[in-house]
Amino acid sequence: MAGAALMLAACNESPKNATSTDEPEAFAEEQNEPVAAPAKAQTLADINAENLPVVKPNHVWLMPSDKELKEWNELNEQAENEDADLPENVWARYEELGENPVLEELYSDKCSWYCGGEVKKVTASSYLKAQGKNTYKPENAHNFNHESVWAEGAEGQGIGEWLDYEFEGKCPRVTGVEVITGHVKTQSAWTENSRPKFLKVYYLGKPICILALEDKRAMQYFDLEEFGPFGYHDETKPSWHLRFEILDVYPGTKYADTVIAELMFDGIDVH
Ligand SMILES: [Ca+2]
Repeated sequence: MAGAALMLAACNESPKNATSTDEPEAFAEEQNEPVAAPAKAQTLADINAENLPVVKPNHVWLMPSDKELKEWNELNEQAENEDADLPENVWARYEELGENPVLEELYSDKCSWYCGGEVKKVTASSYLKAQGKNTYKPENAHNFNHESVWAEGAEGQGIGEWLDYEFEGKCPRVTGVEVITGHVKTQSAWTENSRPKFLKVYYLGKPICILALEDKRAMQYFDLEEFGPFGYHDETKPSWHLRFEILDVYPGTKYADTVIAELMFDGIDVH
């Protein structure tokens, strides 16, 4: 039954198949920066002097429970073993858990923007230094692995810190983003670390809009305007960038560090 993978493969060459090998074994319960005195609460007007459009999520899909995640991770590991000969009821349970939209988006081979789309490079204004095996590099926010995260490395909650995604000119256009904020691997890690509340989106260096994130351990989908040149497969088009700047956060109960587990893309031109 090893061939009965979780999802029917549609586009095998999807870059989504390239899952990270940089999986942390334990979470950064001992992260660096303890919470300081609460900062003065900011209103949206305070941080949106340019009067940019404020975009709310179109969909919010909650993460599975810690118990379900643990079970799914164990089954996923078994399923990835080519010699696995799992009983039918185990496969059925694996598929059932994988029907959670978050797991499906992250780990299935279903058709998506990534069948043709690709991020060339992810950079950040800062990131937290590694602690043991756990890294907090910007590429962790785009490795289709909810357990590895980007954490900003600036003082305080990282207001003004950013993640930047570079796309080649031949890349299909982007029309949406999927964001998982916080240390979602466990409920406690998620609560203890800060999560972005507002992210300012820049296209080619120009501010476009503000994403208003809900404070949920979830994947949030935002429908956006079209970004990128209309040049799918066109090698002559210049590369382009989308940047996401932290404007405000939901403070963690224990640590100031602000965390994004994944920020992925949706779009057009591909199929
Ligand atoms: Ca990740």
